[in-house]
Amino acid sequence: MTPRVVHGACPHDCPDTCGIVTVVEDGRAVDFYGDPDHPITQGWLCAKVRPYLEHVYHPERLTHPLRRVGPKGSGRWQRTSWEEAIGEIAGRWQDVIARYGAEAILPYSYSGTLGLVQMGVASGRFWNRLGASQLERSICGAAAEQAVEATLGARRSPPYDELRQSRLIILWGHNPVSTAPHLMPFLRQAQRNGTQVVVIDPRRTRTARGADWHLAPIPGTDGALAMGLAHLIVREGLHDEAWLAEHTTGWPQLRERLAAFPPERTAALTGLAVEDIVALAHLYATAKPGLIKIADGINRNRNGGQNVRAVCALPAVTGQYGVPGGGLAYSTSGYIRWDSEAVNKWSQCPPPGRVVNMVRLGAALLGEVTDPPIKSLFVFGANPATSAPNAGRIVEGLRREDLFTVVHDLFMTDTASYADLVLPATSQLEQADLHKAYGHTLLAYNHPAIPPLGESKSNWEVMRLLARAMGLAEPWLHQEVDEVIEEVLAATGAYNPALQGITLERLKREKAIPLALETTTPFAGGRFPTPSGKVELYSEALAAEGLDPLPGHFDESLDPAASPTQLGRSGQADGAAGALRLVSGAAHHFVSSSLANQAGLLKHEGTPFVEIHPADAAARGINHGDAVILENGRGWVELRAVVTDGIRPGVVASPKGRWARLDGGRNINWVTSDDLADMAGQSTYHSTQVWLRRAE
Ligand SMILES: Nc1nc2c(c(=O)[nH]1)N[C@H]1C(S)=C(S)[C@@H](COP(=O)(O)OP(=O)(O)OC[C@H]3O[C@@H](n4cnc5c(=O)[nH]c(N)nc54)[C@H](O)[C@@H]3O)O[C@H]1N2
Ligand SMILES: Nc1nc2c(c(=O)[nH]1)N[C@H]1C(S)=C(S)[C@@H](COP(=O)(O)OP(=O)(O)OC[C@H]3O[C@@H](n4cnc5c(=O)[nH]c(N)nc54)[C@H](O)[C@@H]3O)O[C@H]1N2
Ligand code: SF4
Ligand SMILES: [Mo]
Repeated sequence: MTPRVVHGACPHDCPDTCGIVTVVEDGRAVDFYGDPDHPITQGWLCAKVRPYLEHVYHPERLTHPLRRVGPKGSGRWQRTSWEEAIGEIAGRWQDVIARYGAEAILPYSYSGTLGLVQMGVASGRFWNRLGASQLERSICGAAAEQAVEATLGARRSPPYDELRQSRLIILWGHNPVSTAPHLMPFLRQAQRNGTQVVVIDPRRTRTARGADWHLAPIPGTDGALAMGLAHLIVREGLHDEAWLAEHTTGWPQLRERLAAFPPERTAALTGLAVEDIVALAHLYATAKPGLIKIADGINRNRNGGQNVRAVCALPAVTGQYGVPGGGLAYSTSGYIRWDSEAVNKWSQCPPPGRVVNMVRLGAALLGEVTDPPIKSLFVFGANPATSAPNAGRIVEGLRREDLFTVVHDLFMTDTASYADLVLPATSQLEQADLHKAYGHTLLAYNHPAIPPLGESKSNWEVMRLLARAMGLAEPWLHQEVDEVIEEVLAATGAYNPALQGITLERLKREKAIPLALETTTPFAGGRFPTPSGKVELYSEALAAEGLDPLPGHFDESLDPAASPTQLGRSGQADGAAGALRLVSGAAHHFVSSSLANQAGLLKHEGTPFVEIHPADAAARGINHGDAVILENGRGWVELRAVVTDGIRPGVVASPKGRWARLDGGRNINWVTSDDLADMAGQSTYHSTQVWLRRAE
């Protein structure tokens, strides 16, 4: 048979949403590469997805449903059929609903795929119809999203190729070499043309190494830094008073708050040198247009929301919003938002169930959530035992004998290993979907390239089976994937002109199609979709929620649950050498925990490690390569010490994503904070405090 070429979209949680091409022969994918015609992908894929066929044809792919036979987590399984598995789930749920109500069922899904149908609709319709608990989806960027939307009205971001127009680009708590690789050619091109690139990150990341200037503040102090920069810009008269007067709310009040951030105090708060703060303020105020690019690393701390609000204020202070090459780049997610009614069918469902915050999964399973307690957990497209914070509590919760847990995944993940039933999921090459990106504005249809491996099924197929087994006959629970896409496109396009002329038929035929946007420059003409039409430095909406309506007040308390008096294993604090701040950002070769079971990628990542500054290592008698214990009141994890001046003193860094079950049963999330940030129930991974010592 002649090979068939099938086009699709990378499903992973990454702003690039690459165009992918699969070559299929006799029903088997034989080649896989980046679409050369895709304007962002330009024919190459990142290091993690290039070997995708090793993921798809991994010898450990789950190929049929499994039922637990031994105790929870014992790894003893028996093959079962889909019919029996679905029948058992429906039976258990009927029982749970009769005794506790449907809210005792918690669906937990997140970023295994970003597809409209396989994630968005599959996380909505069926569960809403059932009346199950709602999941507060706050693990990643919820505070930044709320902060940006409260300040600017929507998440908009210039296209990557507009970086050419910036004279200065500040990558603020963002590591695109690893997390948005297709931004990099555009950034390098801008640099070659003379654009200065500054990176603000406690860690000298791969991105920082290629920057013109790297500043390493104390984690979580970005808001103070932004206030300090604004203080200096105003003091030097380099702010744009006329723009502020015309286009913002609350400037007089914010200006008053700036008084509290003179350079000396800003330096003390951020751990940066006064000269550096002064130089950065001057650079930002004069090298125009200047673009501030943020992602989510900077919002995963106690002050995540207000820190982002303060950073968002800077382009207003210098009048840089609406200027090509200037302003703030966060995400393109706001250009279209899928019609919520079409996705979720709220109007045809019972009132939404009570909300459970995904960051608090362990606590929720262990009694924080009552009335009703969670009696059944259905996990798909997520791996909370690996990726959610305070993992020891999650595992303790998953071990509950009275909890009925089902996990639908491609692999026997850490989470799946504690399930009662495990269901095999299709990979992106085996399912259809529609993808919009958060780094650019192309929409792409993913054609299935090969038949499902073994008995694996897509998320949407499983939802349809569950709906049937639960006796739910509504046609919108049983549509084909294409019918769902057509309906959501039509509903969204009815009021959003960005979808003008974009049909399912075209998407299936033409590969990636750009949204029909009036202009590529966000907030051109100084128009903001906020209630006031201005940049809301003062936000009534936040005030109405009981939050501080202005940025500038930051909670300076440290991770309280990490108290050395409740240390996990050693039972004693490391007296002389005290607590260290932990940041645990993206690993270069995985996407969260996805792909982190592939031999080739694991080899590139090496032994699980923690980076520590030479001074902090010396104070603890730790040498490069030593096995070390990282611990706090939540738990401990053993890692290999990498002694490097690429991390600021007082901070340690260890990437996320390692599977506990491949590394002796624990990973970095056994110590991370499951406290909530100042906005949107946001996770606070980077507010974690740890103690470090050599392993005996
Ligand atoms: N290779 C790879 N790519 C990924 C992912 C992955 O796991 N691996 N994950 C995907 C996901 S889910 C997301 S949300 C995005 C995230 O994309 P990014 O936000 O770019 O990635 P992170 O590594 O989470 O955070 C970026 C940087 O923030 C720094 N940081 C932490 N705390 C602070 C702080 O308080 N202030 C400042 N200034 N910097 C801070 C970290 O050291 C880190 O280098 O990436 C996506 N892409
Ligand atoms: N320490 C620390 N931990 C973090 C972070 C951090 O900064 N520090 N960042 C957090 C962030 S930003 C995020 S977004 C979360 C991500 O956390 P999660 O959303 O839980 O993502 P993953 O851990 O990658 O797990 C995704 C799972 O979905 C499966 N999967 C993929 N495609 C499909 C599919 O089509 N169907 C089904 N059923 N399954 C599928 C994959 O095999 C994988 O097991 O992690 C968080 N974890
Ligand atoms: S993870 Fe990102 S860079 Fe890699 S292929 Fe997917 S979309 Fe492209
Ligand atoms: Mo994320």
